[in-house]
Amino acid sequence: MHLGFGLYRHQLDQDHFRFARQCGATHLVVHYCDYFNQGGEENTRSDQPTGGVHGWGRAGDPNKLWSAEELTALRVTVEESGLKLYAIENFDPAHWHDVLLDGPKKKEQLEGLKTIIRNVGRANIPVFGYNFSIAGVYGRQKGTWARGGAESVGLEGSMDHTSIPDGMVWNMRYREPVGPGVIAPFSHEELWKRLEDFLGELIPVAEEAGVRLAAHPDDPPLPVVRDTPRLVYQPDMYQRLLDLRPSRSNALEFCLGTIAEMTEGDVHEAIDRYAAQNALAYIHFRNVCGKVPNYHEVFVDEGDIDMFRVLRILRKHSYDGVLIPDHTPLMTCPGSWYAGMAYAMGWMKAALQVTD
Ligand SMILES: [Mn+2]
Repeated sequence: MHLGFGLYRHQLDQDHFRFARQCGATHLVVHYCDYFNQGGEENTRSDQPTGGVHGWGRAGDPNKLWSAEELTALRVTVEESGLKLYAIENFDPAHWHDVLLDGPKKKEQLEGLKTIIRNVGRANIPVFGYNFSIAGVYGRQKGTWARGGAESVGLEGSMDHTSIPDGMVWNMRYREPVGPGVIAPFSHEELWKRLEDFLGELIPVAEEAGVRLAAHPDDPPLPVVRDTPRLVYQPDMYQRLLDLRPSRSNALEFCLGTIAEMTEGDVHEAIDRYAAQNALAYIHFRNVCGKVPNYHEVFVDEGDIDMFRVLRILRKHSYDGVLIPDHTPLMTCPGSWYAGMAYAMGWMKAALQVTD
């Protein structure tokens, strides 16, 4: 089991690599899509991406697929700083909006995604995390909900369900709207059909490339957000995803916080069940209080999840992947994000030692 650290695109520099190492990380997970590109109005670079109805930043260049050369250069730079590049987290909506929306460019974009996964394999990066979601991470509020009044995100009973405007998906804008339209309604079964198309095309390529695709659940885990269905919003739904295409390359980006927020099941039982299947590619190791629609993200050691029990379950199954903090509350000081992350990392490093 390895301690990793997640970095956003705008943090890919030597100072952040050093910070990760200083926190005890041996591995990095990199968000290569820039969520903060020409950012949405509430999406600041000093916190996890949030943003209101206008979403996060703008999607990238649809014609510029991530190349093996740039990914290799990133991996080499990361290695030169003493870390290993374990995973790329998330596609850019520019590269797969019509895969999610079943739009006219779907076929072409599936080919593009295959190219990206082949390039990730050629760059010797073993894991690619993704989140098959139309609305994406949306609708959470901010409040001083964590210990000592630390600012964090969560839900308090309700969400702004304003429909997704045309030209936006995965909470990012991929083009200007054409008219006032919104995404046409569709069913949960249709969403599963789209996932099946995606896995059917991508899993064979990922197998050949030696890459594990790893699915993140829907955050927040509600059945419907902004009039669009969600895919994995109960723990059992992960099993359906795995059973669609059994393969080492069809794996999970297991977000403890999101799973704990789900109304059914138990997060400890869920991790036991999926670890037993060797389905965990990596883990978002964070804690929460409550379940949808009433939950708060909190510090790693104050939530509903027994994090030591999670580690013992992972040890039992000889899990040898990576844990990253995902997000943490902001601490009251000039370096709020950094302090929150450093606190989580120090706690995790010690917890790994005592459960060894
Ligand atoms: Mn997560």
